[in-house]
Amino acid sequence: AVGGAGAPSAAAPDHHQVKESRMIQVIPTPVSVTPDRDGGEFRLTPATVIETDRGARQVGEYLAGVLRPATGYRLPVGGDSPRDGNTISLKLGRVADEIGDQGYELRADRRGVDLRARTSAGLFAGVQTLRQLLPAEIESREQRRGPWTVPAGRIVDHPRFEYRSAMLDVSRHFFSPDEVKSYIDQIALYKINRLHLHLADDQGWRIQIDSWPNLTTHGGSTEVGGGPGGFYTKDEFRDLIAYAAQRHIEIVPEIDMPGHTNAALSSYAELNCDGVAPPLYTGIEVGFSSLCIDKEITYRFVEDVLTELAELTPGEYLHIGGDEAHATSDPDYIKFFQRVLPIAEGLGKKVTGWHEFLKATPSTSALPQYWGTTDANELVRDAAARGNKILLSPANKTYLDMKYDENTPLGLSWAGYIEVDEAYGWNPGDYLDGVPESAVLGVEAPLWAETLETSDHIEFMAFPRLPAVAELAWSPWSTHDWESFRTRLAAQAPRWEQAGINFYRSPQIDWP
Ligand code: TNX
Repeated sequence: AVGGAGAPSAAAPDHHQVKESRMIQVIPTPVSVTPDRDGGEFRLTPATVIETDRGARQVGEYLAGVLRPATGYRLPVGGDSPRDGNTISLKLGRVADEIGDQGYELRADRRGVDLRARTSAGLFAGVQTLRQLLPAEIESREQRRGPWTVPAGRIVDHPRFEYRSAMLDVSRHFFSPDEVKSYIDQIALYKINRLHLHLADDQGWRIQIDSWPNLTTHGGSTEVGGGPGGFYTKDEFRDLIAYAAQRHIEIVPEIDMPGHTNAALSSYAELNCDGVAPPLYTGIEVGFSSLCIDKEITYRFVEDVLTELAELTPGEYLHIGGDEAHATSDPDYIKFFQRVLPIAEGLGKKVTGWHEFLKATPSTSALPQYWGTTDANELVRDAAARGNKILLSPANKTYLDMKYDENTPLGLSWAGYIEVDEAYGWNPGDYLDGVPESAVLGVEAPLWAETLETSDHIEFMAFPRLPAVAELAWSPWSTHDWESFRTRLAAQAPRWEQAGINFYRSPQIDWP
């Protein structure tokens, strides 16, 4: 087996090697890739069938949905495989132990493609790989000519970290359900399995809460720059959760507190210590708002909100914010979270929060999210020593809202400029002092939206850095190789073009 990170052969690119190279261009790079030495390929035709067993049916339908627009083929999904092959087979069952719950094994030969995994999440990951084994035109939403070939060979693959996340800030600027769905489709391509939604901040409250209706009618009515804002009704949010779940992505909803709460404070005067509601806020300063720590109503508010949010959320986690509470004293901050943490845990969810919430010493089941810019943090080191798992999103590496360089028209730069090599060039398993790989649950790439208003903006900041962070989260460190990555990244560009995904043409990459 050649390591997935191997660069394409330097020898003359005969037909055979061109096919081979597609197999070693996958992002995130698989654990092991073995192109078939005898060459050969599978060719998708109008007669190809997607064969699934019962538990694989939904992934089969998803795959058919991905392949139908560009091929124009019928691609029936079901149980009966034609005897003459020409089948993409998705099967749940026994696989090698190392493949685990999220991995898969893929074999392709002249007769078809055979994808196996222990779970549908593993099959889904394998389907994302299969997409990249097909020509870039497969990503087109309009019919293309083909030929639709998959190089013959074998891939065995499984993730380095189980929690691979992207965050979207829908508070600073509101993004419609369709815009969020479009980002979900894009992150799914790179085997991201969590979407953290930052649902409330100073500038806007974006999720319907029946017991506190002004949160959305008033608190959701604007955004940075004074635009109309918006919010998700509970039905819209359930639909988003279901859409994400079909793509094996779990939504992690965040309500930020006790800071970043101006939208709530503006919606309910009684939440303010002085009983006076501040005006809505449309600027981009941080750290000026706080819930009133000594008022009982604060905790009724938090409990109501988290209860409704937990009812809405089938996923494992609730995110309770906790960052940049500059308007809350340390003792107040601790007092606040010592009351809020049991409320959140009492709802049957695991609690995640920005790493400052470690000041209140949450239980070891809590998941602190590190967002600092240094490679040492005492709170996080001590939590890891106590047994907490850590989610890593160092701002100077993974913040997709940071500018690429001084000329980037969008984004901020407080954590520095982040070019592609910077986003790719760190090891999550050996990054934070006192946080060994075994203490790392995963990696997240947050996208704050002070400067972002459209899907085009989201894509410009996320591509190509999101695939870089996704590879750090999925691929074994032994495959880490900048030269290989930049070659493979270049090969993604035609796919993004076919799919209509905007991206930043980093000068570090030799784009085709
Ligand atoms: C810091 S990082 C924030 C956000 C801002 C972001 C902008 C963190 C936990 N809080 O409130 O949107 O910087 O980059």
